[in-house]
Amino acid sequence: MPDPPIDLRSDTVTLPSPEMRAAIANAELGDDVFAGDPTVNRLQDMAAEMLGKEAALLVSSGTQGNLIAQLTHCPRGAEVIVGEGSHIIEHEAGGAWLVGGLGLHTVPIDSKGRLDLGAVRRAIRPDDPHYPRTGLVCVENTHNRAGGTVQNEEDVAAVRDLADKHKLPVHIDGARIFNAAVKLGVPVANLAAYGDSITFCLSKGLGCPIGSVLCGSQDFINDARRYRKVLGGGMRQAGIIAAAGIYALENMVERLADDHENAAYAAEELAEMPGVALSPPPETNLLYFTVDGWKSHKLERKLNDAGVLCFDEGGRIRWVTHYGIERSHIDEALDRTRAVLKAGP
Ligand code: TLP
Repeated sequence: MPDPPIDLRSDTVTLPSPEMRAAIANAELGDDVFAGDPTVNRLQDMAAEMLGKEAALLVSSGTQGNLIAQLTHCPRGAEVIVGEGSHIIEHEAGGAWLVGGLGLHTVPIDSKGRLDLGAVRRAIRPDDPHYPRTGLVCVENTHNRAGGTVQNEEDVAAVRDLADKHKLPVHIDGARIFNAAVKLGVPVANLAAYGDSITFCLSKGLGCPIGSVLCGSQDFINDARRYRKVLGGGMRQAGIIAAAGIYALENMVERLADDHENAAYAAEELAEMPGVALSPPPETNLLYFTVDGWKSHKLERKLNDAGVLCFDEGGRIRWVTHYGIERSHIDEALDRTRAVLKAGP
């Protein structure tokens, strides 16, 4: 494999910058299980304010945040309405079923990852003892599998409206909500406003080594704290993690636009290569494509061998741009890709 490989597998592979490492090294610490870590408390206050919620909770991952949200919103045996292909159903190891005794009721999404509202309406169970209770509606923004697509305020407001009619809470899997906000040029709170709760990830484009934050009302977060403990997510001197998060919220949000530009540039160049179809053209930092005459798993292997690290995601190749990937890396990845495609399957 050519050295160094260009790692486009995910924005989760980002490494902390020297400044972020310094913030980690200098973090003031306490015991967060006793709510006594000043750095965690500061991160949580900051996140709650930015997202426009009363309170926030540092959790170990997006997966943990989404599961805690489902457990907190829903009684055991309830159903959670999620879009087909959502991260919650595809990539979270069935936690809702396994741990929560919850059912996941899928509804179709459109090309933007927006829930089909008619299908949501039909999925909401009548109040009848024959049926499970419907407990929650989940939105994913940006939507990973749909292509890092962005849902705007109107899109999310429409889900909120429908949920309100049925007195249902809405959870936003906002693992990459800052990408959506930067893309739309709106405060992140505008997008979070339509969820009762929202999870966002520190460990993706924001460049932190670990962590996500779950935000919601004070009562919700009080309950969520108990579920975090149940899941083994009560951490002690977690200010080590939170310090990176504070640094990221102060310094790493605006730069997400660079990742979007790099993805758009890569897409334009890829689209010039014979047989390449963008699937779809990228809106943020996730870029999916197929190539005529290639099986995606084979292309994944050849690209990896050529030093372009990426994944085959359900029949498409996914590239993710992120902190640490500059335009020159994209150019190199494109050159290596051209060579692979020229050599043929
Ligand atoms: N997504 C990862 C993989 O799990 C697929 C990635 O590389 O994209 N919600 C969304 C929309 C996500 O994309 C992810 C991570 C999560 C939640 C979970 O976050 P973590 O990995 O912190 O549990």
